[in-house]
Amino acid sequence: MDEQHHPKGQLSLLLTRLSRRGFLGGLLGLGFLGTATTALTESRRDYSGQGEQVGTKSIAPAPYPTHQATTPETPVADLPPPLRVSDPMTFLTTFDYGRVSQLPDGRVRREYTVIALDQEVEVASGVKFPAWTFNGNIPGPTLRCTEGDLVTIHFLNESSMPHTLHFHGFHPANMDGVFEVVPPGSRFSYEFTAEPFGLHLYHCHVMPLKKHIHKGLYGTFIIDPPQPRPKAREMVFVMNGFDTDFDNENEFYTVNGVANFFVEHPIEVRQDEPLRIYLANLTEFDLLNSIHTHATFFKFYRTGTRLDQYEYTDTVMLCQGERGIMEYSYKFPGMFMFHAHQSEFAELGWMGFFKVLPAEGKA
Ligand SMILES: [Cu+2]
Repeated sequence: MDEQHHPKGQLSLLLTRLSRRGFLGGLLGLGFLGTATTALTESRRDYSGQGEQVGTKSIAPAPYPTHQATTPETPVADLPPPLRVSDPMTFLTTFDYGRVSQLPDGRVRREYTVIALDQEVEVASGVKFPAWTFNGNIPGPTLRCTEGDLVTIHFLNESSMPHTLHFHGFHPANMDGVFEVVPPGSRFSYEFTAEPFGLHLYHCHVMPLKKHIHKGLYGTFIIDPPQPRPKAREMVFVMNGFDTDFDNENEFYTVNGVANFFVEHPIEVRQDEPLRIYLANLTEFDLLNSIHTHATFFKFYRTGTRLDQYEYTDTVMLCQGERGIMEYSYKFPGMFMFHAHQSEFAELGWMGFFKVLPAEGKA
């Protein structure tokens, strides 16, 4: 066994590479951050395929120096515009399908741009949190593709700290987003074939992981099955928490980033309308999170990787990193609560309402 393949040899090699990268990244970052500007521009680009999205913005990336990337590297000016959402309601139904092209073999290629940014975000009414974000929001954009697509995620680190993108799913070791740390002011393009279908995650994987996650560096990654799921009104719920006084405990719990947002802004749906919720738990510090829906039951497809196996329930709990797909409809019109079934989480912000309007033609 040569030194590189011996576990201890690999570790020392890795540490050497990491410290070199850190040093180089620091140099690059120092020279670069002074000139990095993130211009926000209004965009009416439709990522959902279901009509125009209002409230989305794109970020014009700064001219990045080349540090690490797959070859051939796409010039920054030619990258697809990164999707940015401005509030939890817009986040709920905004999917980034990427820039689509066709490969010579007929397969679909999708390209996305994700930018790490240091940014203050509002996590509850009047409460600001000094976050690290993907594309300026917590959670990061919901990236979406179909099983078998070749996906390329262009990651630009405009934050002051080293970060990575670690995707759940199959991919080669050098696309795992663990060892290839991306220093401030650098970029890396992750590329792999999307599989298996289901609801997956991406998040930063730099140590200390607890900090990089709770600061906000995560999002969901939907791989649709080759045969699309039945038509439904689709939404994304990312359960999370915020430690606003940095004592390793959460002061607020939310779905999609702002405590009690969906209490103040109930989600309007129709009686009998088929609903599909992509539910993920990215809560740091607490072992579990949960969801309970009032006055209805849902089919719960754990991880979304099987179409023929589900649980029929009104309450599920998920460990950090677990996720699943809920399918259901409301039998009666009215205001119906949904919330964590841990009362403490619900009282600290993880609560909301569906406003169920009568079905068309019903009073
Ligand atoms: Cu990070």
